[in-house]
Amino acid sequence: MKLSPTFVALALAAVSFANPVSRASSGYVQASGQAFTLDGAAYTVYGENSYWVGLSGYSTTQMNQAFSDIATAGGTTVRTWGFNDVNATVVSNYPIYYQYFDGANATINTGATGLENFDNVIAAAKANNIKLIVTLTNNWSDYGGMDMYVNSILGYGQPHDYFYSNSEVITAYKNYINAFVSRYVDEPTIFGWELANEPRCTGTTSATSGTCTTTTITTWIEDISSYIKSIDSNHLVGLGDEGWFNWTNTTDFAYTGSQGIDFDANLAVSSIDFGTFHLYPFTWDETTPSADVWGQGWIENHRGAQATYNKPVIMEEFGVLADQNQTQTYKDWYSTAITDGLSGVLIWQAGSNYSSGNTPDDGFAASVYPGTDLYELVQTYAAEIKARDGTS
Ligand SMILES: *[C@@H]1O[C@H](CO)[C@@H](O)[C@H](O)[C@H]1NC(C)=O
Ligand SMILES: *[C@@H]1O[C@H](CO)[C@@H](O)[C@H](O)[C@H]1NC(C)=O
Ligand SMILES: *[C@@H]1O[C@H](CO)[C@@H](O)[C@H](O)[C@H]1NC(C)=O
Ligand SMILES: *[C@@H]1O[C@H](CO)[C@@H](O)[C@H](O)[C@H]1NC(C)=O
Ligand SMILES: *[C@@H]1O[C@H](CO)[C@@H](O)[C@H](O)[C@H]1NC(C)=O
Ligand SMILES: *[C@@H]1O[C@H](CO)[C@@H](O)[C@H](O)[C@H]1NC(C)=O
Ligand SMILES: CC(=O)N[C@H]1CO[C@H](CO)[C@@H](O)[C@@H]1O
Repeated sequence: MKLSPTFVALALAAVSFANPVSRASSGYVQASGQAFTLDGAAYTVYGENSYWVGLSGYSTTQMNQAFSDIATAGGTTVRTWGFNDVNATVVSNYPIYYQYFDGANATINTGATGLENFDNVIAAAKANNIKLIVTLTNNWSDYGGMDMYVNSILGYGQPHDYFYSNSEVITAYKNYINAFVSRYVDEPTIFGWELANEPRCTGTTSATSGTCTTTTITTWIEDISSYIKSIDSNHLVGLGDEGWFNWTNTTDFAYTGSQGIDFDANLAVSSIDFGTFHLYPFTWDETTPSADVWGQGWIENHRGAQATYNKPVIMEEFGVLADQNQTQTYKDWYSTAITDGLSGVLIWQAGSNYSSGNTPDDGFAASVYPGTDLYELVQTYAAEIKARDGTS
């Protein structure tokens, strides 16, 4: 269906004036203090990222295999992309896309190459007893994301951070959220929504206004997260960020708010239900005294914020390469997270061996392909965290 601006305005008005519908809370994961629960029992958040499962044109059989491989490794929860924003130039590069920009005019693709395909992702996850964390846009230019909104609506080369402050761009993003989230309000396979993958003041290009601070993004988080809550009271909402702190007692890059993220301020936002952080010490040049040890401190400090704000926090992406002491580092990070009581852990990234070839590996970390030592390691810590939570 093609949405005219008038139709969208009327639809949004209808949403905001409707009485909130009272919904049964059964079947939806909830946050309770620092833990997650499902129907009154503990729910363990453990699993993998699979950005590719819905975006590669895979068959429903292949999607089912992807989730089955994750479930066999002990996964309960998978993080995936709920976006691919295209325009006339790039649309032919993708078998699946959810939003099409014709200049500033954005149309949601609800057909077989669009949201009907995401319906299939949900069905495959459900068949394997997996819940989905769905991220709704990207800081980076992969699959469109923030720069596709800014460039299409405001013109090419405009600052990346106008995504957080320009009212036309914010309205366009809310229109997308409304179409996507409304479709799945009553779907218990959705664990929760994330506002963006790795939001920062800067994106893939260097275009920036120079005025973006942590306050810019925290204000945007308040607006967008409460907007999601206004259309969907069933599901949790998180940010999807790398977890940068804005502390004053250290000069370590990850703790100085320099990317526009203040983990403490963002976790304090009332419409944010859980915190998220990532861990890539080599990409971030954080290798003192070693990537492994620096990462343990990163985990412990987020665990500290989890206690301070009494909300669950998930390490939802992490990775080092096979030749970077991977096995020891992963053992140390999983152990630290589980022993210290971090609420949840998801590795980057899932992998499956299809007869047509292996699933994508973007080179940020080794994929967790079945039949590998890494797959067994993921399985081992699944048992540990479930024993910790009493959910085995
Ligand atoms: C579509 O987006 C790409 C990537 O940002 C850009 O290079 C291209 O100029 C855009 N095309 C149109 C028609 O806007
Ligand atoms: C937006 O695009 C849709 C679908 O192509 C079209 O029907 C509509 O007329 C366009 N609206 C404007 C304002 O250009
Ligand atoms: C970090 O927080 C302080 C307020 O405590 C604020 O003044 C400063 O702008 C923030 N840093 C950045 C880079 O946004
Ligand atoms: C630095 O500041 C943060 C935030 O206030 C605090 O949690 C942490 O304990 C402090 N670290 C040191 C070494 O004082
Ligand atoms: C791996 O660990 C060893 C021993 O701690 C260390 O000397 C080496 O630098 C590490 N390698 C990498 C790539 O971090
Ligand atoms: C899947 O692919 C990986 C990477 O090539 C390989 O190491 C592994 O043995 C494969 N697993 C199976 C079950 O074929
Ligand atoms: C700065 C940075 O890390 N950018 C990367 C973000 O992730 C995408 C992959 O999804 C990379 O292509 C970017 O280089």
